[in-house]
Amino acid sequence: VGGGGWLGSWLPANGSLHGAAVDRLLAFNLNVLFGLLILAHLILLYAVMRPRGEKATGRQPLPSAWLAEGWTIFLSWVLFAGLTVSSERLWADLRYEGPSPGAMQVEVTGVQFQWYFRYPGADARFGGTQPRLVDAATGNPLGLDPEDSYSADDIVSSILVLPEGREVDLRLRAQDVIHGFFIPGMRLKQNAVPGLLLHVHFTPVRPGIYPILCTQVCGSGHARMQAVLRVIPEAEFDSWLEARGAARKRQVSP
Ligand SMILES: [Cu+2]
Repeated sequence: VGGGGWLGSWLPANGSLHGAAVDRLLAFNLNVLFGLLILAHLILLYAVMRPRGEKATGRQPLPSAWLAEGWTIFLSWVLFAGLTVSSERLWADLRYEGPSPGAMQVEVTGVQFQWYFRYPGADARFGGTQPRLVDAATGNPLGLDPEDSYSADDIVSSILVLPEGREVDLRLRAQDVIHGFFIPGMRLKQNAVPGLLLHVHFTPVRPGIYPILCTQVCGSGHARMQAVLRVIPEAEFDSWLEARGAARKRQVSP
């Protein structure tokens, strides 16, 4: 699944479909920059050690400023334009193009200092929420509206469980301040912003456990705002969802 070459052993193992392309781009960028660093130092060394002229006045005449600087500026412009275009294409696949119609919907909510994940349940539709109903102490951290029939089968979890090989469309929300949703192992990072509903989609392809972090300093508990993504085979996921759904039903109508 990796694609970073020498960089691969430095990064957390990649578990997503698009991740190999991200790693390749990252490694390519670093290779290019390392090459430029070496080149710049060679030029610097040459400038210091270049042969002096025989005349007593000293150095040989310098090449014109246009020759010395113009072509390097032009070449760097071509290089950085090329890097921008290739990374933009990768970015567009994840952000500008929508998910496939069969993508699974999961809502992610960032709250000081916790991530919540909501699955729409059997009706495949998220129920309404009300800010005034938000109350983590009574088991309703997202403020699910019991009046809304769509919310009756919604499942709220503090870990993100996803089936292997199926595209997921995440809907990111925040209740209080800006949080940064980051799954290093999925090469996925997106801010959750209060008042906005932001989509990002990806496909996990390797079963395993992946840490989820918050990358925006969101308050005193920021450092412990962590969660876990579990990627499991589809059949196992179906039974997990079913078990959570049954538990939810008991909770709604005892
Ligand atoms: Cu946070």
